[in-house]
Amino acid sequence: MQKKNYENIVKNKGKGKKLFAVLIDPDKFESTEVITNANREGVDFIMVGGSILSNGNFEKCIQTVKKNTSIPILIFPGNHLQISKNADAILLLSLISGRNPELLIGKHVISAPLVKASQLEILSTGYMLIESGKQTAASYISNTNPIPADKNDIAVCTAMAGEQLGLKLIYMDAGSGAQNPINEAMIKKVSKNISIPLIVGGGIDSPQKALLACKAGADIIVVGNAIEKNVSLIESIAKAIHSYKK
Ligand code: 1GP
Repeated sequence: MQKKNYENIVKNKGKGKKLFAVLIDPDKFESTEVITNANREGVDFIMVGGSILSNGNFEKCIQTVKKNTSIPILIFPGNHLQISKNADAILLLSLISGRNPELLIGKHVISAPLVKASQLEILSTGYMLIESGKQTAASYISNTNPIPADKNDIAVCTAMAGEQLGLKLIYMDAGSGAQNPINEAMIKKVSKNISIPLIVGGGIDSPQKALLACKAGADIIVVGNAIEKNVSLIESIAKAIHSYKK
């Protein structure tokens, strides 16, 4: 288990180097081609998780990924039971954009002993859903309203509060398969007002969009849906993210 993921993220942020995370939904994981491509293109993280797991594939998916790569595996838990000792770290998400107490702290209380026993590196993350055109699974399942896409100040203050509470990362998510990715103005404002690393995802389906998020100040770009549809996108998106220079 690699426990230096946060250190590496911070180090890369310091150098202005952007990181690429490929998100795998265990429900849709059918072939290891995505791992082969991720290995070849130097993807920085494999994230595993999903809002709904209908086939009980979570653990098997993590084991298969692990068997085929040395890229660190980060759990992106769709619920508090998505924990596996076979991953490297867990994004322990507190849904700070919403006002659902269960997702701010309640579920964390229930899963705390399991998280501790897993010995995973814990990446405490302020998770912020941002409105993106149509309702996403994440906002529906979490029973929370996303932050409106044009309310940059609310996003900034939410991220600042997350940092002040001691969270280590902020993840701004337009939601899986979002119609519109998070706009650059919001990313820019948030990144300028926090010093912890900023993850951005949701609706990024091209190298151009990945690059715009990098330019705006995202430190880690997450892509899931677009890669499920076209695995060869890993190459062009990895090149765009890794060749980014300030
Ligand atoms: C979803 O941010 C992730 O929670 C990735 O979104 O699947 O739209 O790339 P996509």
